[in-house]
Amino acid sequence: MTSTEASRAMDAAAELIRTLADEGVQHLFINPGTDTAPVQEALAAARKDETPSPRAVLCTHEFVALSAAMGHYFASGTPQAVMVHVDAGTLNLGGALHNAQRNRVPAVIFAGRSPYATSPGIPGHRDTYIHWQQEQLDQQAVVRAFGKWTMEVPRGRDLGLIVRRAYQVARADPRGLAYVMLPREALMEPAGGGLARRLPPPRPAAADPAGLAEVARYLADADRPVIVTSRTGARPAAVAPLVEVAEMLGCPVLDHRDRLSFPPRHPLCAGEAGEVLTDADVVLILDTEVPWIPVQPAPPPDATVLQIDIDPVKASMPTWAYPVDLSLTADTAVALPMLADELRRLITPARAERWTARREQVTARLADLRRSWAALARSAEPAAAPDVMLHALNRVLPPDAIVLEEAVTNRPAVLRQIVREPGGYYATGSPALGWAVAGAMGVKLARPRAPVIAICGDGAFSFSVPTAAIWSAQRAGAPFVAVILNNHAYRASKLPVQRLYPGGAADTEGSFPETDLTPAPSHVDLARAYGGDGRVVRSPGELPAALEYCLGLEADGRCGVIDIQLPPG
Ligand SMILES: Cc1ncc(C[n+]2csc(CCOP(=O)(O)OP(=O)(O)O)c2C)c(N)n1
Ligand SMILES: [Mg+2]
Repeated sequence: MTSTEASRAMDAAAELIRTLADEGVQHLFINPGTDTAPVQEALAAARKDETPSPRAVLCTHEFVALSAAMGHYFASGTPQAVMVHVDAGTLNLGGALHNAQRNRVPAVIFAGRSPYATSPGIPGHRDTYIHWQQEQLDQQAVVRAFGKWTMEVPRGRDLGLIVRRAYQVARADPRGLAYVMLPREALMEPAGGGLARRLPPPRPAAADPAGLAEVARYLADADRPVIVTSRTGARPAAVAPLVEVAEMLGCPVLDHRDRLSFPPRHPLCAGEAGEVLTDADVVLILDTEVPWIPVQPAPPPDATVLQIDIDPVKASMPTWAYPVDLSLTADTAVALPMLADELRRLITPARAERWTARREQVTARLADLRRSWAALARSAEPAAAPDVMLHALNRVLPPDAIVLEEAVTNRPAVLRQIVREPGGYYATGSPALGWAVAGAMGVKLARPRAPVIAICGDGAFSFSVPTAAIWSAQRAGAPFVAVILNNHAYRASKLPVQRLYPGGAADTEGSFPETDLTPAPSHVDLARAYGGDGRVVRSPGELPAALEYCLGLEADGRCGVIDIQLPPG
């Protein structure tokens, strides 16, 4: 058969597989149903014929599938594909839709749709009672609030173009989810005849030059500038120019660290210490969804607030109303080197002297802060136990380990004690909880040689559907280590009761309804039941051996759980 004949003979499902491969999609995170038969057949044919196809990864829960696609994108920068079963599988994506939306993850989700036809003459027609039950008036509505774009493939011949378009829309800034519904008959119809043309997304946006020059002037003449970031490290290459800008100006950098955006032990890194904002006269916000919380340390009302962000207005957050004076739409990986150039042009002897003097002052102020973090790591106070444990963990983490973080109320301790390089740390900042453990497989698939460590609360661990996360990861040869900061509680759900009702019934009785997670489950036994194993850790001295054991499991293709016992939350 000639290649033209082969492509003419291709059905739409085969074209889907070929198109995904051609888009550079490496993994199809899939949970199959009656609707996916043509895709399963196409995958089998591609394996048999050794034609290009993404690797299918079975995920036994859809939350895990989308979380893994998200983790993969964080680590690889390339959009992946997810395939779920009709309305039911779409609903099971659950909170992962929210996490992917808030992190602008350009994945494409494919979902079956009940067949339309009942006639036996039409391939793929309805043949089970469930095909009536699973038909919804508006299946796409489930994802519409969270995705950028939804579409149904009406006929096989249209599939190629629609898939190309889905990836183009998903990858265009600001990025996001696309959702494509695939009726079974359409998948079994002939394809369009040859792969549809690629539709490349636009190149990253550069900042308006006049606006950038203005930002540079504000910063150059500021007395107490502060930079706030959270996701600049999503493009690790953007970190070096950010460091350069901060060093030139002698300016503290607050890193909320959804990705690691500023080296945590750099003398100008303020971690999450919002106090540096309270006397700022110029604040530059970079790639940050929540730069500060108004009732906590915040800039004075007369501070000049500047912003560079790929999505500065954040229309999907209805009341995002930070007092920004000058805002630029740009990819900071493009804009920051240009900002550094602008600042260099503005150097005068007087400015250089001021910037240098400030660098020394700020460095001294932040050194005190860092000493307080180190003191916490040595403290015997029960409240410091998370810092002590995390400090001990940080000492034994392999240099190339990648951390996924979902530590909830222990997040500040993670930020103080866990030190990674750009590209070695991911959080979502948007916890529909469960992402870290569910997403770890995706990171491991993207970076197979790096140990992958998910640090999470005991509540977050349960939300991850750990049975599916562990089993699916091991089956895919992408194991990880979960480190559970186990305070036997939903502490985050207890603290607001205490804060909002001091002296109230819950507070005086010391009883916070439905926040304690006792009797405690055995997380290690759970991992064991699914082929993994682990260790319970009660003191920091036990951590090195526990980590070594779990990294050994990981090297053997098994997941490890380290269940760190903390004082009750
Ligand atoms: C899917 C989902 N359900 C519920 C919540 C509400 N919630 C926020 S934090 C939290 C408790 C988390 O407990 P844990 O992971 O143990 O962390 P801790 O609060 O103890 O530090 C809950 C239930 C959520 N964020 N996401
Ligand atoms: Mg907890």
